[in-house]
Amino acid sequence: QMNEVEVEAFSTPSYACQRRTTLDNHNAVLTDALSLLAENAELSDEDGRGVAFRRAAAVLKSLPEPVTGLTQLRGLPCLGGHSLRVIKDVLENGASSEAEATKQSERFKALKVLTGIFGVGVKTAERWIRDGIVGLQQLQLSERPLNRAQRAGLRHYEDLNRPVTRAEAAAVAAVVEEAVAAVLPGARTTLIGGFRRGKLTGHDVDFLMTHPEEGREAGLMPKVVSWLDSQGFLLYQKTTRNSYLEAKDGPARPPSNMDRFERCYSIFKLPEEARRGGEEARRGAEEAEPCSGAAAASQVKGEGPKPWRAVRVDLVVSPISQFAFALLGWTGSKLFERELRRWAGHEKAMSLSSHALYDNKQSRYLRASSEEEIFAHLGLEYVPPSERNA
Ligand code: 8DG
Ligand code: MN
Ligand code: MN
Repeated sequence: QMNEVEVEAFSTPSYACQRRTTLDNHNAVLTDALSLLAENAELSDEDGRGVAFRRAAAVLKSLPEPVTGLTQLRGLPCLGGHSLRVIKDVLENGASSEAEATKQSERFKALKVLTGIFGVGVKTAERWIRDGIVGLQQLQLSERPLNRAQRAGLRHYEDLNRPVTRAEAAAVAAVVEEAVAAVLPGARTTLIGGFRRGKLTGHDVDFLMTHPEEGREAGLMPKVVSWLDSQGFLLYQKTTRNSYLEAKDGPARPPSNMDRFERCYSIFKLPEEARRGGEEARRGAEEAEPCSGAAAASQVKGEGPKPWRAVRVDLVVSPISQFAFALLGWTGSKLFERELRRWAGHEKAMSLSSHALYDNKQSRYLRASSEEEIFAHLGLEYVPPSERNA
């Protein structure tokens, strides 16, 4: 008598915005492999494949326990043939040979290093690689003309590729809040991005600023930026003007995904004492800082360790009437956002952006003053930020 082993299959809705995805990932080995292949696809101008791998990884991230056999995956959405082959490989051999080979490939390594420079995109990195430039030293020796962002990115390469901690994010928040309070009393600053979702580290720190009175937020960004600059907090900044209000081209168009808030991509100079203002201060002074090679070298030269670090900071300003949409749109994760827009378009005939929600059937914008209202408009159960880690 054959005894079929009872294997419980998971049941999972197909859009990431219908699921709750915490940071507690029970399938990290699988999702690391799929994420690496997604990243490689994105670095190779194969966005479709990239999204397919991201969706597959997101499904596994949302599962309540580790996957131990392929049979458990029966009926799960978003798992295409290629993703299933990768999963099978990991389950049977402990690692994905394709992911491992990708990780070792010279092209992938070069693309990672070069796009790891702030201001360098895939196109630029590919051009350099074609010319034989595969590393930072070669780039510097080549004397390629670099733009202002890339020069800053190269100068602060090490700092910007070191994860930002929560304590550092809190220190940056204190600085940004002080700036905002100084230039526009009553304005509000909200931490967005990965740190709002509860991540312990990030590649940058993201903030959304607004004022409770509509219109008072106008002109806020340049004032904040010049305050920060005057206090010596900025190593680099590029402010992009709000073109949403300026676009006076007739009737309101359905919002596009390109958003048009006033925003600033910056690199902060975060002083050591500000960083200690966070959790580090509580650790006490008896615990000596580990002495890195660079720090040791500079001490030999009599310079002392660098008393600050560079941190990438993104600032966005929205009018209060669009605040809930901006908050939802900038909290992420990127895949969660993408899935929300896909759900809106494909399932609800609506267009969602970081500015508004447009109902194509009713031909009107749907107002919302909270994220909860936007989920309700979309016919979705509310998912709090800590469960948007798809
Ligand atoms: P990380 O920094 O820790 O790596 O993660 P993250 O905070 O989730 O990523 P992020 O790259 O800082 O992006 C934060 C969110 O902001 C994410 O949901 C994507 C969103 N976002 C951009 N650029 C733009 C944009 O131009 N328009 C809109 N609407 N959203 C954007 O990063
Ligand atoms: Mn971020
Ligand atoms: Mn960001």
